[in-house]
Amino acid sequence: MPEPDRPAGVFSRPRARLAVACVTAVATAALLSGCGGDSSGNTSNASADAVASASPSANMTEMDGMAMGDPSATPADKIPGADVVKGAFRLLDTRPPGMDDVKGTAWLAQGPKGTTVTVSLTGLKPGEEYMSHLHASPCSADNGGEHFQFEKGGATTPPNEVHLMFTADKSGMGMTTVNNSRKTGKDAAAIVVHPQKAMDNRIACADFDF
Ligand SMILES: [Cu+2]
Repeated sequence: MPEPDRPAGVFSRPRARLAVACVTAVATAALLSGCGGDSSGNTSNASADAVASASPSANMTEMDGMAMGDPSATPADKIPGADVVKGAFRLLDTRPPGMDDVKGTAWLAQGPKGTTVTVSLTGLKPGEEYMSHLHASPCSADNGGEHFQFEKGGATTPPNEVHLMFTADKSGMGMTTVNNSRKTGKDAAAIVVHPQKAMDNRIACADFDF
C-alpha cells in the first residue's frame, strides 16, 4: 500500500525544487492506483469514508476530515495534482472591536485526496482562538450565508462541514490546513473567520476565485 503522506511531506520541504516535478508525478500515480480514484460524486465518497474508518491504518489521510486543522500539514496551494482557488479576506461590518487590521488569504484545493483548505491571517489577537468555516454563499450575499455542507441538512460538524480552528501566535498570525475526503465542487463559495468564543460574530470573509 502506498503512503500518500510521504510524498506530500517530501513535497512540502522548501528545498529541492527540481525534484518536485518527479515527486509530484510519482505521488499522483500512487494515489490514483492506490486509492482507486475518488473524483466522482458523493456515493463513492461515502463508501470511501466507511473503508477509512474500518481500517484507519490503510489511509490515515482519510481521517483528516474529522479534524479541524493541522498547521504543519501540506498547505492547499502545494497539494500535488490539485486544482487550487484562492481568496483574500475582506473585513466585515460585523467584526468585533480591535479586528480592524485583520488581513489574510485562503486557498481551496481539490484533487485526488479530496478537498484541502488553508487559511493564513495576520492582525489577530495574540493567543486567541479562531474558527473558519466554508460557507455556501458569496461574501456579498449575507456575509457568506449558511455553512457549506456536503449533505445539506446533515450534521453541522466535520466531516459534513469544513471547519478550521487555530490560535493566533504572539505576533497575531494564525494559519492552519484541513483536509476532507470529499470534493466541494464550486458549492463552497466563501470562507468566513469567527472568534472561537463568539461564533456568530463574523470578522472577515473571502470569496474563492473559481
Ligand atoms: Cu462560519
